[in-house]
Amino acid sequence: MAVIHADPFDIDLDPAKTALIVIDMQRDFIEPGGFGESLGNNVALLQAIVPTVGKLIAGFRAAGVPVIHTMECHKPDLSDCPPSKRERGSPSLRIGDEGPMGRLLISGEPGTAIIDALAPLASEIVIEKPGKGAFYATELGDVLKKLGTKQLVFAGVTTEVCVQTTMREANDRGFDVVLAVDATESYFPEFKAATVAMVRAQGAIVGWTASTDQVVGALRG
Ligand code: TIU
Repeated sequence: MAVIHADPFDIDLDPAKTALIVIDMQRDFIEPGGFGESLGNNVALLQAIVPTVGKLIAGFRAAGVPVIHTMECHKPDLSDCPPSKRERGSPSLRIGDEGPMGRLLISGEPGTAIIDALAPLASEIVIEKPGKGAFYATELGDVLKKLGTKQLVFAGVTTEVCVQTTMREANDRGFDVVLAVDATESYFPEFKAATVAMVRAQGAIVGWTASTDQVVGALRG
């Protein structure tokens, strides 16, 4: 067992039953010209966590614990994109529109890819998801069942949107969930702070929070 000195209390992680889920570290959210910026956000905030996410991934790879990556994206014909998602608000570009990095949030487009610095290994699982939560309309549940996974560590973007939604989905499905606080980010620092606080409130009502060093250190033993 690997003991993480987490908040609100320690958690025993069984590396044989654990996986890292890296949520949506895609060019579309992190680089200028993508979906995130089209919504009016400052993407520089998200770029700052890239080295820390890299350190977390490296720690899992070194420990031989699975790393699973997710990508928020849709089919080219948009058949898996609800009109309510595409048509909401008044972004500068909508999902499926042609931007400087190709069509926004469309599977296979350059801007939809995971950033080069955090590129998945050929052996790692990549889940394409049409929603905020990575369990909705994907194979993630089956993948984790096959791996025998019971405990999940989370990193990625954005904290209060796709990361928190997936953590809540996982918690309801019986997983222990741990958020690596310095390996996640929001376009809104106050939303990140609120998410971190609400996840671990009420005796870990959703899950635990810990630093990347605490998680990697625990895996190293
Ligand atoms: N807009 C925003 O904060 N997030 C998303 O749209 N998707 C993810 O969080 N991945």
